[in-house]
Amino acid sequence: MKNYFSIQDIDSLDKWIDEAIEIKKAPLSDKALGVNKTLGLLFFNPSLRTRLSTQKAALNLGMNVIVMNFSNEGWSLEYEDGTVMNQGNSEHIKEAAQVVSQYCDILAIRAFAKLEDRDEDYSEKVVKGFMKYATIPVINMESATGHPLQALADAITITEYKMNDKPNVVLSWAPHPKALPQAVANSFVEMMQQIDANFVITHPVGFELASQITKQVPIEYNQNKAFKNADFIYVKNWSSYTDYGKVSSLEDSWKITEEKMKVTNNAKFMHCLPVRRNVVVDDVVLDSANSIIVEQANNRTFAAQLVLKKILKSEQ
Ligand code: SN0
Repeated sequence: MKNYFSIQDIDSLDKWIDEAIEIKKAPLSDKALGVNKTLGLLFFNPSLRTRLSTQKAALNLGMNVIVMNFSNEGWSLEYEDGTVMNQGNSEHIKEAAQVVSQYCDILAIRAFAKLEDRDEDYSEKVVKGFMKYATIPVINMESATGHPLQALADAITITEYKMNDKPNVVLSWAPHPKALPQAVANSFVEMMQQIDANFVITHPVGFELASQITKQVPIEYNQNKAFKNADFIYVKNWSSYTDYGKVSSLEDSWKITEEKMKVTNNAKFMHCLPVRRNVVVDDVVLDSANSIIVEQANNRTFAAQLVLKKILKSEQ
């Protein structure tokens, strides 16, 4: 495997999940694999889990890690070909990607959707730009439209916690004061299409995700109905795809409450974090025994470690 851009880069999901669970049992068993190799992490946006779990994964593999916060410390990059660069942007991605490639063996990038221009976000100019001009493998640490490391950790988590072979899984939209990307939801939806589960998405009218991603996945506009008998409730806010970047302030009724969780089949509660307490979900749900958010975040390390291991092995 060269790049890990989306979950389409996973060749055999069942094997990957098994392998990640093996890594979790003995995270230091491949400590020699990455010795004298450098992972470069470029962040255009904030991070807690992604930064530390990816760094931890690299350390478990014996790699060195260098990190750069591009948003406030890097030159602002130009992405268009042939631009006369007499405006704000200082450096072209062509040079930036090639130069960084000389310092690292693997590059991982976070570049969120700007939520201003849908075509621009969905063209993935930042991460795809790096993939085009870098001469080393590139890993997506949340691009404009996807978060495949999160989705892999989610698949590992569901595998660990499921009580039957075909669990009922619900992706529920929830309210949020800010416009958030569709990336986490998109990758989760793509992942759930690869997993044996009864999967349904629930959100208010107008918050449909891109149909090229949701494909045949059923959408239930009645949240309470969707929650009935669910084994997993995966919660995420996203801003509108159709009315691109729009937020809804009128949907407090979509907040996840203890009452709503009662109609489920004693469902596990999942969220990628960070989560706005008592806006997205009530404290009592987040702090309940059914909430598996911390263990879900723990699996980010093993998802990242598996991806790094696959790339290191294929580069040998
Ligand atoms: C990001 C998102 O894509 O929704 C990252 C999730 C892993 N989340 C946020 O930006 C939340 C920011 C906030 O202020 O709550």
